[in-house]
Amino acid sequence: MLVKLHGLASFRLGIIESMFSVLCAAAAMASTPTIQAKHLPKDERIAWWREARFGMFIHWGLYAVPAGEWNGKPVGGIGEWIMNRGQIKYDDYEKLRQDFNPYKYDADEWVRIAKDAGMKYIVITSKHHDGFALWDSPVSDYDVATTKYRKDLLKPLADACREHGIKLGFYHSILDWRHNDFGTRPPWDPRPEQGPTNMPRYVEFMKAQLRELLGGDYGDVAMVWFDGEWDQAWTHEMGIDMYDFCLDLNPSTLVNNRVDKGRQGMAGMNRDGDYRGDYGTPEQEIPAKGFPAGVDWESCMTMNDTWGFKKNDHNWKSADTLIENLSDIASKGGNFLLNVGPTAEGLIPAPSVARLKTMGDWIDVHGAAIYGTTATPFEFSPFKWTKRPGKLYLHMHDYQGGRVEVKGIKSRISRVNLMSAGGRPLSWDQGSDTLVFELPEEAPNDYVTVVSISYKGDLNIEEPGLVQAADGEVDLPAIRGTAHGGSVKPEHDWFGFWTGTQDYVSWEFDVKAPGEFVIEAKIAVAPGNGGLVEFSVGDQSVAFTARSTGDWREFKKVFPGTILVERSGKKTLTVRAKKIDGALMNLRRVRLLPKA
Ligand code: H79
Repeated sequence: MLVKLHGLASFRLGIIESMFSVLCAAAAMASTPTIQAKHLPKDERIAWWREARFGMFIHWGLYAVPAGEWNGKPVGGIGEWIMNRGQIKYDDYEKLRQDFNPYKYDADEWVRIAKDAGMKYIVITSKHHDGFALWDSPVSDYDVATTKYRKDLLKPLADACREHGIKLGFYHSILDWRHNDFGTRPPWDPRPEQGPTNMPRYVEFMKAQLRELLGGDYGDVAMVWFDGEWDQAWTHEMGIDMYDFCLDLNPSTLVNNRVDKGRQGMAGMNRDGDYRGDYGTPEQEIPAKGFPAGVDWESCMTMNDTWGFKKNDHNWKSADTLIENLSDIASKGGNFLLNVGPTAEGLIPAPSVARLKTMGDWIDVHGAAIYGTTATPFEFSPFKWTKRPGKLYLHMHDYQGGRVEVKGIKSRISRVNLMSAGGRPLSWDQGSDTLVFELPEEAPNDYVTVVSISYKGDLNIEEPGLVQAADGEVDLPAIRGTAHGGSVKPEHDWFGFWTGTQDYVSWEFDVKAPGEFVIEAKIAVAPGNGGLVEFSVGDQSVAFTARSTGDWREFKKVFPGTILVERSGKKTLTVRAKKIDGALMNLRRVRLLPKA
């Protein structure tokens, strides 16, 4: 291994960086521009990314050769982690280079596949945790130049991306299971004979490689997507320094939040505090709700259960699910980075190509409801929505023909059209509070159906409060209630984490037909938990004991009792903890059913 240290250059940068790092106290993922005179403001750097919405992740490396098997036996877990999961020593793993020969690799074809799918950017693993580099790296001999194939894999991709107008970024692992200097050694291969680790020297090595990647040969690198930052060898200070270093190399690049130590688990967003990174990175999940406007995030996800190719992973998500994910993520204001794991021959697996083709066909028709849109303006709508000035897009995930009612649009509507079926206009009517339109009985297209609603002037949404239905029933779902106290809070569509005896939840609603009501609640309680609960409206209350339903996700209807609501008008229902064993309950909804 060659380690060329760029001593002088980094010394000079070191002084400038330490001057600036004092100034750079800015919320990394909010839209507030960072106070970094020498770098382009984040809003400028990230503008294209906020429009793009959809990108391709490519996990490719030596792990594509074993493809999930070692010595003829399957190794569990994600394919690119085989070195770890299979406890494979470097001396054995590195021999995979002899068999790494992606002679079918056609970068132009890959970029076409991404582009035809409607993707606007590509992020490829320049180096994953195994330490192997996909380009001919002058500071390392653990790279593609030492494989059977020998040729740089990133350059043709960079060229094809430039030709097709697709942005290219690099996934670059901080964690390195192979480098002798990395601050922690793989426990299955501690290599004491190599002497002590040397993290400062490893950081110099990382910087040297990043200089090669961002320094010119690969054009204007769109982002550096760090990962493996959780390792204890990586510190917050190193994160700050690395973020600044990348922007020094390319003032217009983006850097994800995994450069720093702020990420909270797979949910991917930063905890409170001053952490570097231009966007959050939920992994294999879509946040239940979005985030406030100005928070940038990107959900990365696999199509089967692995990132790096595994020959026996056939657990593919359907095209339907993938299109719904894209629509769901857009409706919450995020980007979708969807993974492919090419084979060691250099092919994107056929099931991936087929799904991407289907997504592309859908996006050809529905792109305006995705690209450059912002998150739903509704809090309680049963539909997914995106918007842009003058347009609201209603995304229907479970198609139901016939009459559709949308409550709360105050802006004056001018047109209602399907996006599919040639943009067929729908018959519609707008009342003071409700828009009604008529959908064809048969779904007009496969997968998500989108209705485009045009309005005049500014967008004005006022979602109606909770009111008693015509049949007298009052429906109070958790998503429309408020949590009070310290512990209890919303989780998916219920209240959970309810451990504080002072804690309660409440709903405000309007009653037109007073009387006696049967209380119905939907709760889930795991064995060994539960407690005493009080339901009240005004000065009337009912006591109830919450007992195990079998599991925290096993929701059951319970009927705590009846309650009298004497007068019409604004009411508040509270559900209060009185006594708790462990945690009280998950509460999904309360209904008041008029007593016959
Ligand atoms: O490159 C792909 C995976 O190989 C890599 N990230 C995607 C994009 C990945 N590495 N690890 N994992 C996925 C799962 C690791 C999770 C954990 Fe953790 C790391 C558990 C504890 C440390 C992340 C950080 C969750 C909690 C802290």
